[in-house]
Amino acid sequence: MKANISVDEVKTFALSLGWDDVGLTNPTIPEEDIQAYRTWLEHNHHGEMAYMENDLRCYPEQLLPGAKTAIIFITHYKQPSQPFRSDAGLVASYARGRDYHNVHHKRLKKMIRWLEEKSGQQGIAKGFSDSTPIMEKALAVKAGLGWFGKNTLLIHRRFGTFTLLSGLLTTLEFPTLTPPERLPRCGSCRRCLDACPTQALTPYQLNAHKCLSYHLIESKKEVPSHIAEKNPGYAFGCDICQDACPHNKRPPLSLAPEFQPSQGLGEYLEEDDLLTIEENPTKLFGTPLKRAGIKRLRKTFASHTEQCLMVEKD
Ligand code: B12
Ligand code: SF4
Ligand code: SF4
Repeated sequence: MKANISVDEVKTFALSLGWDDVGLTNPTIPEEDIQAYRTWLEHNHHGEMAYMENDLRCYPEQLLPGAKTAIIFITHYKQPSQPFRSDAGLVASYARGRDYHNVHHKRLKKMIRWLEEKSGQQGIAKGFSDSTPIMEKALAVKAGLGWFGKNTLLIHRRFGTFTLLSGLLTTLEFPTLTPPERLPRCGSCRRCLDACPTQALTPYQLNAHKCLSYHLIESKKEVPSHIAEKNPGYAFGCDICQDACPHNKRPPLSLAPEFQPSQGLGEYLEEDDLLTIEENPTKLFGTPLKRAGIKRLRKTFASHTEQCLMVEKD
């Protein structure tokens, strides 16, 4: 059904809800992204993320029958890059404040209610952020919000890679732009590849088995020693391939209250923080670190401080 709402109205309302940019596209995933995804799985680059083995990721139309448009939202969260410390573990910048999944779900609810009111129809949209099986970056590129970097992240012209994605599928039909070509745009730059301490990246592909972010956030197993010894000091997540990227130098820091360290567990995890969480595990609630849980955070911290002591002795 043709929407009786203009693209400009959608964009204005989205920005008023706190998103930083918006793009619209039809919800079909391009064939080259489907092929790249299947090859990635064939190479077993997804580690133990069994949830990644879901072909539905390639067919968003099946998540909402009759979906005509995908509206993709950008949230810019850039925080100051911080040094590693021997007495504390560094938290990746997206995880220092509130959990973005909750932030996005609240906004998506308001956006969907608004679309329903404006169109006079119910059940016309389904929101997603991260956990729904959809190839979000492929849709964002198609919606004109940026391009793929060799570190596999979406590079937004204005905000670089320190952005988070969310979106919705809707049966409403909007005029969409011709999707830009999915071209390699990093040229000869390879700063992210060279900066990655575990060589987890080959251009445009990430091997989760080697990635610190995977081991510290997603994997349920102990971090293998050959990876742990290359961790320069992260307690949760990893930003090294983003800090290295020239597209992240110019964008300003995000002022969004949700991503400020004061709103969550902050930039570093120290021994005192771990003791407080052990006494009161609800401290993790509403923050991204809940995904790791206190046992895993404690193990990562112990391995980091042990490594630093060994280096000091040498
Ligand atoms: C699984 C996953 C992970 C895994 C695997 C990452 C990966 N690259 O696949 C792990 C746990 C390692 C991870 C880590 C992180 N993640 Co993550 N993750 C996801 C998730 C759930 C799926 C990603 C996916 O589809 N992977 C499948 C593989 C096949 O896709 P891909 O690597 O993107 O490969 C594509 C391109 O490289 C391209 N391609 C392949 N070859 C070529 C060649 C050329 C020439 C070109 C141009 C393109 C191209 O095609 C592929 C398919 O589109 C998404 C959310 C979602 N639902 O989409 C978030 C998501 C990608 N993650 C996100 C974030 C923030 C992170 C971290 C920064 C967190 C942190 N600080 O630790 C790190 C960054 C690590 C990195 N360099 O990617 C954001 C990224 C936002 C952005 N600006 O891009 C997302 C979108 C979540 C969100 N909703 O905001 N993540
Ligand atoms: S998140 Fe860290 S470990 Fe993973 S690819 Fe980027 S730099 Fe390498
Ligand atoms: S560091 Fe260079 S190669 Fe890597 S994503 Fe940024 S521009 Fe591309």
